[in-house]
This record gives sequence, C-alpha cells and structure tokens, in this order.
Amino acid sequence: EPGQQPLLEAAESFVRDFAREHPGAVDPDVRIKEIAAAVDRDGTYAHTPEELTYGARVAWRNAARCIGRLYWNNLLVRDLRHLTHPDDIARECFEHLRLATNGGRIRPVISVFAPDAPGRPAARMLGEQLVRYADDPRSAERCAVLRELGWKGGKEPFEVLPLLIQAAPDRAPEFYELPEDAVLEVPLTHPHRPDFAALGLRWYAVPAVADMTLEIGGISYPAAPFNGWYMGTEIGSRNLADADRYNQLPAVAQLFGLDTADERTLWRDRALVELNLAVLHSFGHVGVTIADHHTESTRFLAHVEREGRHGRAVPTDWTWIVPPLSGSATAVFHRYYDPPDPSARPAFLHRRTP
Ligand code: HEM
Ligand code: NRG
Repeated sequence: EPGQQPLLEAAESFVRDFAREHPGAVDPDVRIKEIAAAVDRDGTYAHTPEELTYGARVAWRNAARCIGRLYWNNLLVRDLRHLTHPDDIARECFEHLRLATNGGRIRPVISVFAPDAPGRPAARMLGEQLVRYADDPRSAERCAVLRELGWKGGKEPFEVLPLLIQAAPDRAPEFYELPEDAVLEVPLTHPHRPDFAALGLRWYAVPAVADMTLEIGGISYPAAPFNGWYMGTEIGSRNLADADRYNQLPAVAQLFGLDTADERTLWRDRALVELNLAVLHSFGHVGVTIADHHTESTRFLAHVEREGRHGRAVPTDWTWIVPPLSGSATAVFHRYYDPPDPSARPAFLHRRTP
C-alpha cells in the first residue's frame, strides 16, 4: 500500500544499518521481507529486543547537541513496550529513577514504552523531565495543568512535581506523586564558605528527559524517558543562574561581597564560578556522579576520535556542545565539527507538548 512506503523505507534503512554493525547476526533481506509482511498485515511492525537496544543507543549517538556521547554503547535499555496504561508507565518511571540513581553512581538508562500504532497513538509524558521543581519557571505550564487537575502542592521551594501522563492525545492527563525513594537530591554547599548552605539551594541527581520521541526504523516511541548524569554547568550556569530560571547570581555575589554596581568587577563571572564550584563540590561530597565541563569536553573529543576510527562522522552542534562557562578554556571550543544532520535516524525528536 502506498501510504506505507515511508515506514518501509525507514525500516529497510534501519535494518541495513543494524546488519552492517552486527556482522553475521541477521540476513537483512530476510528481515526486511518479514517486516514488509507485518506492515502489509498490521500497518506496523515490532522491533526485536536487539533492534530496540541498538536503535536507542544509535539515537543517543546521533544526538548532535549531546556532549556525553562517549558512552553511547553502554546505555541500559529497558524494554517496556507492553505497557500502555499511565498507572503502569508511572510505576516503571519510578523504577527507572531508582535504577538510574543506583545509590549515587548514576547509570545511563532509557525506558521504552509502547510505540504509536496506526490509528492508535501511544501514551506520552507531559513535562520536560521525570524530576522537575514546582517553583522553576520552566515548569509553569506543567504546574498549571496539575493545578487544573486538583494538585494542591508547590508551596515550598524546590518541591518535586508529580508526573503527568496522558494515555492518548485526546485524553485528560493523570498525575502521580513521585515516591521519596525515587528522587535523590543534593543540598548545595561550598568548599570554603559554610554560609553558602543558607542560600537553601539544591538540585536533583538524575536529569531524565521525558518529552522527546524516540524514532527507530519509522516507528515512533513517544514515551521513552532517558537519562545520563549531569554536567555541572547545566545546573550552575543555567538552571540556578539564568535570569528567567532561579536567578541566583545576585544572591551569590552578595554572599561573596562582590561589587554588583560595576559590570567591570566581573561579579557575574565570579559568582558563576563560585556557584559551579558549589555544584561540583556538593555532588562529589554526597557521592553523586557529576561531570565537570573540562573532563566531559575531553571525553567528547575522545568520542569523536573513536568514531572516526570506525569510519563514522559525529554530527555536532557547536552552539550546544560548548559549555556555558569558560567556553574557550574547554577542549571542545577550538574546532569545527561535522554538521548536524536533522534527517539522521534513529533519533530523539522534539515534539510539541500539548
Ligand atoms: C543534550 C550531557 C547522556 C541524549 C545534552 C546536553 C548536555 C548533555 C550537557 C545539553 C543540555 C542543555 O544544554 O540543556 C550529557 C551527559 C550525559 C548524557 C554528561 C552522561 C552520560 C545522554 C543520554 C542520552 C542523551 C543517555 C540519550 C539516551 C541527549 C539529547 C540531547 C542531549 C537528545 C539534546 C536535548 C535537547 O535537544 O533538548 N546532553 N548527556 N544524553 N543529550 Fe546528553
Ligand atoms: N539541561 C537540562 C538537562 C538536559 C539533558 N542533560 C543531560 N542529559 N545531562 C537540565 O536539567 O539542566 N542526560 O541524559 O544526562
């Protein structure tokens, strides 16, 4: 049927990539015929567990904005394709966080729930990440939806928001409070300033992106939350520092007695360094994995090297890879990269959150 041409083409291209990178594992022509028959019968097809694992890992490998790709082949892939009900998805998201947290030794994990099927769009998560705070301006929309659904929380600073899961695009979402044992958090302290703790800052241990669709071989998995560990600058230079996020640079500057009346004292820059230092120090202090931007930059260049030895390009978005602190002092600043390829698949794709 002509409407299925793009799906079959995408599936064939994926199966050939899989076969090329797994010599001897499958005969791609046999597998492609099998898929064509399934698509003819059902309008869709199912990945084998091996294809799913490979597909999720290559989607990470293809993420042009991600500096953490050195470990793409170690992603732990949880095959939860049999789950469609929000209650089950919520329960397994809690378990995802426990597995990923691993007592502080963060493990990269993805949980893949049921894919979209013809005429049957799958469940999806509303909200950017599994863990987010109610008073973070980035969460305003999720907060508003939660309140409409009757959620009464969000009065304290750094309150963890419930998950919001929609069974289908035309269904009202349901919400689920995260159990305490699923969310590890780190109170921020500074290596030389005991009074830093009084700022009352904290952040969660596991960045688990929940609002991107994983696309493999023409199949869309809208509920496929994934996590690695944090790079310190994400928290210290952006989440807590951006004027439209927690906007903490003035408070940090005041604590350190910096002159904020004159831009040329570089009080913003000095406050950024102290805040970033506090983030790395605090995570280290409580034994939670976090990367500094110099180390993660060096790792990324090792990744580019190794991929080159395998004859693969590393499509990269310079503007996202260069860290938002001391860019030119990191190794990734001083070169150009293969351009991002928006048509590369498998991929994590942004979708509009309704
Ligand atoms: C983006 C680091 C693991 C997929 C990013 C960014 C950083 C980063 C710093 C930019 C984020 C921003 O500026 O907001 C890391 C580190 C990891 C890791 C240190 C440790 C292992 C992963 C994993 C996946 C992944 C496991 C998927 C399986 C992505 C994607 C983006 C991204 C798709 C782009 C997100 C967007 O467009 O909003 N990563 N990452 N990363 N990462 Fe990673
Ligand atoms: N900047 C966001 C997180 C985006 C993804 N970053 C990662 N991903 N490290 C923030 O919350 O600050 N990951 O999968 O590890």
